[in-house]
Amino acid sequence: MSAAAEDLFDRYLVGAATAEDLEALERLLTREPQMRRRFAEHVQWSALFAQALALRVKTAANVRRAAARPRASARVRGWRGRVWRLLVLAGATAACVMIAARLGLLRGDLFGPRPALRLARVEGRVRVATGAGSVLRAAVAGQALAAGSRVVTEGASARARLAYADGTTLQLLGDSDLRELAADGPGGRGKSVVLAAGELTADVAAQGRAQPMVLHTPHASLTVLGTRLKLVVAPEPNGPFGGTCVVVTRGSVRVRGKWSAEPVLVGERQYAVVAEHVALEAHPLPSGRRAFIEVGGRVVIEAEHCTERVNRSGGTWVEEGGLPGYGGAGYMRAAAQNMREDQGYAARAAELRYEIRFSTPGTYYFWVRLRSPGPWGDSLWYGLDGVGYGPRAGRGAAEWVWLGQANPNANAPRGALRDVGSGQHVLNLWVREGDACVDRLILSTDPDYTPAGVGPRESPLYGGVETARPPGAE
Ligand SMILES: [Ca+2]
Repeated sequence: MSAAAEDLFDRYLVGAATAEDLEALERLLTREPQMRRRFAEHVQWSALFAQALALRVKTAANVRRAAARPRASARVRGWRGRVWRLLVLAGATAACVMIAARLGLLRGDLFGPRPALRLARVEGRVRVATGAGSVLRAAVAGQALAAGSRVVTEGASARARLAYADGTTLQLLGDSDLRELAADGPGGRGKSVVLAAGELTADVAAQGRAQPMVLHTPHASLTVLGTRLKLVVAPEPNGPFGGTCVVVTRGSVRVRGKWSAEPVLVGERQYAVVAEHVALEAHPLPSGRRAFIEVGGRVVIEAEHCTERVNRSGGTWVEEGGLPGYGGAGYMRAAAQNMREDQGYAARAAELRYEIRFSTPGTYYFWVRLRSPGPWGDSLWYGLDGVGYGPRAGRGAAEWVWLGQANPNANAPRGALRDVGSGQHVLNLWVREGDACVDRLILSTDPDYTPAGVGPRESPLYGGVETARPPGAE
């Protein structure tokens, strides 16, 4: 056993383990049966050590007291000593059993067989229906999940981690709905799940060729032999604009789409989009500048995740977080002078750029979630591939508001990004009024779509970090 693992065990047993330690310990014990046996031995040795130490301390104290007291009480002391030793032994054993039971990690070694599938971790609002036809109830970390179970996470910060006995894990994020869970069954049936909505990261242990794991979404089915992948079902899983994005970071996955006859193999560092009117193909993940992946006719962007910012005319965009109610990690504020009239803003105004990989060609309607800290600052200029489309302006934005096609306050022309072809494009924002704060951006092919609240989950985003350009360095 490595010294690091031994240190980890020790920190846990003396109660000094951090949250990261607990996670590392659980991972180690879940994946390596040998480590589970070592941990059980460690617990037992620790108990014996605690017992021996307690007896040694007690014996030394007894010797001191015996020297100071008359022999008449020797019989009483002997009786008390035996009771003390029994209490110490019982206490140490109970502590060790509680340690083992708390994480539920040693069931295979000490408490009978491990469940085929369990809910290993819960954060935020998570509900579970155990078995087909059951009602959703608040989830409890460690609970076993019977065949047909459903797990629902609600809210952007909700998380649930599911663990199979072979070390395969599934992580459910944000507003997500995982149904019809099944572990390995008789007759060659492998693990299977249905991601009805939301986002799932799967880390799948090597599966037998005769018993692969199958992940289903409303638009695709994925055959997995052992790999790490991410699945995003967006934006409306059952609507006309729905789609599935499959991202593979290790190994490979065979993807069969609802709208294509032939499956496609998606390999390491590749992704595929499954949607109507989109060719099912494997594409390399963005690796240089970061780029968003459009799925099902919609792109959702956190403004602070810009690909590039270009400073001009003494102005810039700065990331801030002082105004409450934003989505993601913050928002971008225009730290610049007004450029309300069109005096060549594309070349003169400070700019934010967002690279996007489009699969669905067509006309995209532009929405921006905007707020102004003062009476001004409720507009900006926007465009595609460096070509300006005009202003997007509101009339006052004391709170966060979505400005777009259907907004009655929008006084901009009803322009949209027309005839966007598949492939990579750049969405541009330019300063129009200083202090305008931009939280999120949405492009949608649906002319009737209107975002509410913070809006949907952010689109998949891959690649390197933002590139900052000095003024005039184009
Ligand atoms: Ca934001």
